[in-house]
Amino acid sequence: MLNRRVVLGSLASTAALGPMILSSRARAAEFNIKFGHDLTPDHPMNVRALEAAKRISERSSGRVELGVFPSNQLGGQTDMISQVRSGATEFVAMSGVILGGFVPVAAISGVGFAFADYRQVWGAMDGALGQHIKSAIEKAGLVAFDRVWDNGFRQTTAGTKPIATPADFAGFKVRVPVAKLWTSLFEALGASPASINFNEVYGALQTKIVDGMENALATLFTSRIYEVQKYCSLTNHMWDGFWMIGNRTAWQRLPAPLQDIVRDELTKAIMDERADTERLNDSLRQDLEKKGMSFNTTSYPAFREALTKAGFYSKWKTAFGNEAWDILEKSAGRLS
Ligand code: X2X
Repeated sequence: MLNRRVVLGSLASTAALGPMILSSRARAAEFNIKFGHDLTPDHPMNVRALEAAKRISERSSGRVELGVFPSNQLGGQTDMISQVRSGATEFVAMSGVILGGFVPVAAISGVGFAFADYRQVWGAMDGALGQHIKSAIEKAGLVAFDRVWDNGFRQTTAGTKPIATPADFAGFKVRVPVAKLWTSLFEALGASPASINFNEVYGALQTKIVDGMENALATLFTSRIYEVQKYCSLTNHMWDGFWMIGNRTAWQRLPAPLQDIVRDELTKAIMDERADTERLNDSLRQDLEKKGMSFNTTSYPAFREALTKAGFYSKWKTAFGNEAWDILEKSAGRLS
């Protein structure tokens, strides 16, 4: 098991070499696959994807090259969804909640306070709920792998004051990703959410366009959000993960044995990344405190009660439908 120092140290060194190694091979490859995402080069998702790219090239004898493009190099989140739908990009990693703008039920995994721990998360996402969402993604004309990358349980950051109770959210200008469910969750808590693509978040916090944001600790750390935020309130208000989404035409161009190599190696990368990210999210509090952030815990029943009173769960049960909601509650317990 890698400890935090080893994980962060190895992540950074591997990430720096990725693009240089692949460019010469890409010219010789029969199949070039671009994979775009919005996390930084040293986030476990990027580092594990680069390792998979190397294994794919080796196992395919150079026939397939996976080019990994972190930090929104290919475009913002909403742009990348358009690119994978058009085929301009072959694969993207995308939060199911953001994907919900195109595949509505994909957002169900982001229902506030649904999952209490990773046992519930993976019981749902590697089980019936994940399969239900995957089939909806495929009905929408895209390819999705069975396993999703982990972003983690999301915490709330602020520049001016900590969030301790639901009342602290009153009027709080919080950045959320471009997704109806994210906006709905924070409106139900009394906040004033602003939908901003991730590549614009650091600047929005720095110029005080918004007071705060919310994300998993590994993302807060690798994206250096601690430089522009003072408080981190452990709200655990949502789990979030990234689907590995592919353009179907591009995928079908790959002969089946090469599809198997790409799917197997990226699935291994996803499982490795889950272990890295969980360990980082569990251990980064002390690193973020050393960077100057002040942490506080919160009482989740109060927030869940506030969402219930605001009608959040009944609204989204209607939106997602009874079938999907029942599948969610089988893993998460009764929500509404
Ligand atoms: O935009 C975010 O906050 C991020 C990077 O966590 C997602 O992709 C959902």
